[in-house]
Amino acid sequence: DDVGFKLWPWLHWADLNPEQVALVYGEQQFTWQQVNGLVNSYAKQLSGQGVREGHVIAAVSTNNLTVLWLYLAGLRLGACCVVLDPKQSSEQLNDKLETLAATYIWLSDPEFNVLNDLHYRGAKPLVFTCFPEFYIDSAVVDVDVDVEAEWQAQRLASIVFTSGSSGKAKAVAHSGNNHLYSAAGLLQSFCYTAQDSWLLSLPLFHVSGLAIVWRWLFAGGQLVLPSADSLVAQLSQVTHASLVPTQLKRYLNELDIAKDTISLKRILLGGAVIPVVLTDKARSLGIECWSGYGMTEMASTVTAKRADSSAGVGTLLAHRSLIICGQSIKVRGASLGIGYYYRGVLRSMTDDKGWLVTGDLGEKRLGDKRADELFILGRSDNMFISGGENIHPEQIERVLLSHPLINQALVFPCENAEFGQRPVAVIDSTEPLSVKDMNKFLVGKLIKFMWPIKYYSLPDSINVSGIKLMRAPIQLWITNLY
Ligand code: 4YB
Repeated sequence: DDVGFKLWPWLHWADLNPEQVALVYGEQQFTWQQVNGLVNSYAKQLSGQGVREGHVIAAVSTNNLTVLWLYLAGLRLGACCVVLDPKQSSEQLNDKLETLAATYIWLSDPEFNVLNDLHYRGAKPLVFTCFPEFYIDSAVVDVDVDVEAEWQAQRLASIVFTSGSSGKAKAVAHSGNNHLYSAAGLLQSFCYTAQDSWLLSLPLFHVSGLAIVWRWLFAGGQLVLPSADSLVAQLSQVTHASLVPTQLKRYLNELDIAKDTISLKRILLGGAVIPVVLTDKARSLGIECWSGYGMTEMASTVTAKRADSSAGVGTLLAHRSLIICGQSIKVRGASLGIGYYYRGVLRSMTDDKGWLVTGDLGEKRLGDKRADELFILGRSDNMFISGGENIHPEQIERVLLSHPLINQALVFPCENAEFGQRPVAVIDSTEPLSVKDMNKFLVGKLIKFMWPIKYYSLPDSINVSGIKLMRAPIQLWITNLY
């Protein structure tokens, strides 16, 4: 079973729609024929340096055209390029390099080595450069790569690190088929055709960015790489984007309705609590939002719906299964990865029945569309007890995030003699907010025992790399305050 591709997806589209624009980066455009030719040329360049099937290439890189070529050319050879966030701490980066035991390492900027004090651990530095623009047309004529042209659906196609909320980051491995099934299921309801363009609006080191690439390959649409502009400018060039809720909030705040054109048709949201006020505001501007729930292990989205007045995350997408035991959410399906990767060895991600225990708690309830949908209560390891009542920090965060001046919010327990624990909030807000201001705002929105008793602004010492705030370092910072 291979979701219908016989050839490499880019070769498939090059045969079918050779002249169609596939990839856009600033002024540069590439047709499917050029993409295919360039992938072959770059694959040849890599193979000349010794890159072979089964090799892992660690790429410390921002999102850019070069790393995309490296990723695709790697796939062509059966090598797996793993993108790593250059903004994380050197300790985090070196941990990941240890887990990967990569054959090659490539940095999109040589400075990253100096900044990060990287331990290469036997990985050889890879030289990888893109052709200058004038050379592209001559580079794409009939390059022969000495490996088979058939699509290799079962091969290792990506490794993505996921940190969960506690402990060391785990490396999740997926096959090409896993990604294509993930794309196929989402795109059954979330429309993205060959005429549409999807902005690579999230990093390739996160599953949400990688999933954009695979939807592009699956649908044969257009992929737009962000050029140096603002988020508003980038989003004005595309019909589709994936955003975390904070990005959407920023976009809606920065958007000048009188001046800016809105080309966006559809936005896929996910990764964290999605406030309904946000999707309502987008809808009033003619932008259709979709609320999704997913995780790295499932190659991104598991449930989704067109956003409406309910806070649920919609219904199950094709090629996935989901059960709720007690309140614990378990998932599996064709998009579930092939295992956790550690130095060339894969370890199972599931329980003995093949389910991935997500760590999220949820329930099925009747939603706005009069159908059962999934509601996420929060992660089981974030929950705490205050005066005998269960508190899910995520439920408080949802309400805080609906405040017009709050961009990010995380809620934590702090020790309290009377209640055992009470909630405190760490926020990133446009203006300082007092407990008194906030209590006024929370009346009628949140039951009183859930009101945070203190608001801290996000400390500068917290590393804000990645697509979401990490709980563990902030929790540590709070614990040290008391
Ligand atoms: C949620 C949640 C939700 C995840 N409410 N908690 O393509 C996409 O699906 C996409 C589009 C835009 C933005 C992000 C995405 C993602 O992939 C998100 C996937 C992700 O966040 N993976 S993760 O491994 O980093 O974290 C997974 C965890 O995130 C889940 O286990 C939940 O705890 C949480 N989460 N969606 C509330 N809608």
